[in-house]
Amino acid sequence: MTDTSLKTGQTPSLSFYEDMHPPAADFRSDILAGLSKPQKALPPKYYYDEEGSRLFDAITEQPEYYVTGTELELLRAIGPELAALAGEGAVVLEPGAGSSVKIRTLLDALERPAAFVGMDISGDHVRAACEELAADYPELEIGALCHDFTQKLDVDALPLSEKAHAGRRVVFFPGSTIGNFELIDALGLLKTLRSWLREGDALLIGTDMRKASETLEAAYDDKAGVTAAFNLNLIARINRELDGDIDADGLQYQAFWNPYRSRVEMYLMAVRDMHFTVAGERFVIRKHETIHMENSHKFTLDTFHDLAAKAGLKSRKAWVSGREPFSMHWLEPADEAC
Ligand code: AVI
Repeated sequence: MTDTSLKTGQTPSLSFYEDMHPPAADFRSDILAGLSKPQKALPPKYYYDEEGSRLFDAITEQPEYYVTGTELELLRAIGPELAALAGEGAVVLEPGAGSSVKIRTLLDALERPAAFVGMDISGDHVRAACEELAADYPELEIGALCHDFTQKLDVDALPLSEKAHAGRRVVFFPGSTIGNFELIDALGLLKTLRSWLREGDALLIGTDMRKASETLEAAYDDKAGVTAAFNLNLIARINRELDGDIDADGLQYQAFWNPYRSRVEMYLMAVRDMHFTVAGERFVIRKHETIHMENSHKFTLDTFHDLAAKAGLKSRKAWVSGREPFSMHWLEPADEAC
C-alpha cells in the first residue's frame, strides 16, 4: 500500500515509498532448526545485523576479496555499451539496497534514465538509501519498496509516471549475490526476476566465475581475519538475541573450494567438544564437527547461461573482466517465454 504521508511532505525527494509487508523472518526458529540438523547449518541471511553489515563492507576492502573491485571496474568499462543497450529513458529496478557506488555507476552511464526503484527487505534501509540517491539525482523519479525480492511483484502497478512505465526496464542485480543461493533457489529467483520483465526489458546481473582454488580460498579467508569475524559475529548475535552461551573461542573459521559443486563453502569448526544452550534448548558439537555457514557458487559463462535459459532468459551480451574472471550478463526474456 502506498504510504501517502511520505508523498505529501515528509520526504518530498522520493516519488514514492511503499511497504509490501514482506513476511517477517523468524530468527529463533530458523537458528534452532539449523542447529538441530545432522550437518549443523546457519542461514546466511542473518549475517547482516548492523555489525555484520559493517564487517561485510570491510570484507569488500580486503586485498584478497577481488569481487567488489573487479565488478565495479567492469561496470565502468562497459558503461557505453550498457547505455546503448538500455536506450534513453530506462527504468532501473534494484532488488537489494540502492545506496552503493555500483548503482550510481550504472545510472551515470545510462542515457537520461527515467526512474529508479530500490527494494529491500528492510524498509528503513531502502528508504534511507533511496533518499540519499534522490538528493544526488534530483532529475530522476526515485521510488523505494520494502519488499522481499524472492516474492512476486507487479511492476505495472508501481506508482511510477507514464513516461517511466514506457521506458525499458533494467533489473540490476550485481555483486554475484545469486551465487549465495542453492542452485535450485537461484533458478527460482531468476524466474521471479524474469517475471518482472516484458519483451525488450533486461536483467543485468553480475556473477563471479570459477578460478584458481588458491585465489578463491584466499578471497573467502582473508589474512586480516575479517571474513572469520563476519562469521563469528553471527554466533555473537545468537548469544545476544537468543540467550545463547556458545563459546566462540572454540570455533575456527574455514573456507574450502568444492570443485564438484563449483562453490566456496564456509564453515565454523569446533576445536573441542562443546555443550551449549540457545533459547533454552541444549546442543552439543563434537571436536572437528562443523557448522555450515554459507556457499558462494562460481560459474562459467556456459553454466550460468544454462541456468538462465531454464528460467526463460537468454543472453544478449556477456562481458568478462580482464582482471580476475568475473562476468556481467545482459539477459532478456526468451521469445517462447514472453
Ligand atoms: C554477498 N556475497 C556475494 C558474498 C560472496 O562473495 O559470496 C558474501 C561473502 N561471504 C563471505 N565473503 C563474502
